[in-house]
Formats: sequence, C-alpha cells, structure tokens
Amino acid sequence: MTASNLLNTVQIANFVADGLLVFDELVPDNINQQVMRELDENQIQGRAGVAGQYLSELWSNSQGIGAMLRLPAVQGIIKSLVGPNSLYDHHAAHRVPARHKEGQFWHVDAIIDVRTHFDIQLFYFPHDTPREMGGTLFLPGSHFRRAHEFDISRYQNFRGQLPIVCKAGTLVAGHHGLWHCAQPNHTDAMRYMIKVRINPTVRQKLLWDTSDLNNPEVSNILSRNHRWYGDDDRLEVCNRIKLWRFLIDDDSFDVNYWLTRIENQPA
Ligand SMILES: O=C(O)CCC(=O)C(=O)O
Ligand SMILES: [Fe+2]
Repeated sequence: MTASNLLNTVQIANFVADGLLVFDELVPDNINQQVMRELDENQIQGRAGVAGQYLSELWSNSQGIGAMLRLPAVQGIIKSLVGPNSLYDHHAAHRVPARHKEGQFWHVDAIIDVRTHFDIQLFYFPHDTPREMGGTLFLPGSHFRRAHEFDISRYQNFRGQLPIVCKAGTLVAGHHGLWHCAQPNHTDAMRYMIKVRINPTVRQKLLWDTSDLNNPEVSNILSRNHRWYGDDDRLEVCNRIKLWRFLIDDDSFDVNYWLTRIENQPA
C-alpha cells in the first residue's frame, strides 16, 4: 500500500469531530454487483468468522465483500483508523424489501464501555441510495455520548442528522459510538447495505499520513458545533481534544486553552 491510500490529518480530525467519514463512490461497480449477488445467494448472511479473528482471514475467496475489503483505498481507511492486523468483530448484511415501511429506532451498536481506543464500523452501500430508499441515518458528533443500545430510541429527529443519500459504492467509516438507525425503504426495489465492525490490535497513534499533522485547520474542525447538543458544544470540544491528544500522542495539545485551563492545578 502506498502512502497515498492513507487518510490525511484533516480527514482524521473530521472523524474525531463528526464520528464518521463518507467516501462517495469508492467501490467499483463490478464489486458492488458481486456483493449484491452474494447477498441474494445468502453467502454473506450470518457470522463470517469468530469475533476477534484477523479480518484478513475472512472472505478470502469472495470477489464481492472480500474484494471490497481488499481494495487499497479501503485498506487505507482501515489502517489509518485502526491500524494493521485489525480484527473482525461482527458484521450485518441487510436486505430491506421493497415498500418496507419500518425504519429502525435510533441506537448505538454494542456499547458497554467508555474507552478512548475505538473500533470502526464500515457501512457499505452497493447501489444508488436515494433518500426514499433509506440510507442509514447518522447523527454526526454523537460518538462521545456513549448511549447504550436502544436507550436513545425514543428520539425521532435531530437537528443536523445525516441521511446517507449516495451513489453506488459509497462507504461510511464510523466510530463505534456513533448514533444511527436504518430508514424505511419506500421504493419498489430491494435495498442492500453491509456493516462490518473492526477492532484495532495496535495503539491508535499517528497511523495515518501525517505529512499535514500541523495543519492549522485542525483546531477549527475540532471546534465544530453540530447544534443538536444545545449549549454543550464546549463539552464536546473537550471530548475531541482528549481523543486528538490520544491519537497524536501529545498531552499538551489544546484548542482555545479549554483543557489547559482545567488542568492548571498548582500544588
Ligand atoms: O440498515 C441500516 O441502515 C442500519 C443497520 C444497523 O443499524 C446496523 O447494521 O448496525
Ligand atoms: Fe446498528
């Protein structure tokens, strides 16, 4: 893999601020078509392997889901966020029938922890997904609110929620804490989507292409206000500074003196 397949610092900062990155039309159409065939032929449903197994050991003969995961661009995303030798956690292969009027409730997948280390979830959309077909609905900036499973299901709509309306081959890489829900499929066609959760095996530290590490945009990105959390925006910025310090391995990093001020505790 060449360095150019790795994400850059600005992308990682956006991941830290929003909890997700969207890669439009990343996967070529022959792989998209093959993935849908594999889904139709019931080859991807169920567990692909044992949780905690190397991801690279799975789907090695697949020209669909396997080929998607082996794409250099996808490998670059995985390596930038969770590093080499990453592990398969679980996956979910969705076929939502035509005219399926129910969506999912807002939820977070399998959160039982408050660690700084994070897993990623790839959400892969193998065909064009207009709004009425139900691209997953995400809440940018929700990943530090470690809600448990469907504890958030009474919410309906948020200011700033992001429905994935996309072209075929689009991939979303999300932090494991990100709030999301499936949407109804109001079209006459089957809707397909595959999610894969991936764990790191290395300390998540400067894993991306760091040639733009000191980009001055980083502070602005980490200060983004998603609005839905009302006046809590400063608390969210503090959460992001902590994750950024962890990722760049520098506990002196700050934005606007937010953490430095509260860490000033003269003896
Ligand atoms: O089908 C979707 O859009 C989301 C499904 C989901 O929540 C999941 O796979 O974790
Ligand atoms: Fe989910």
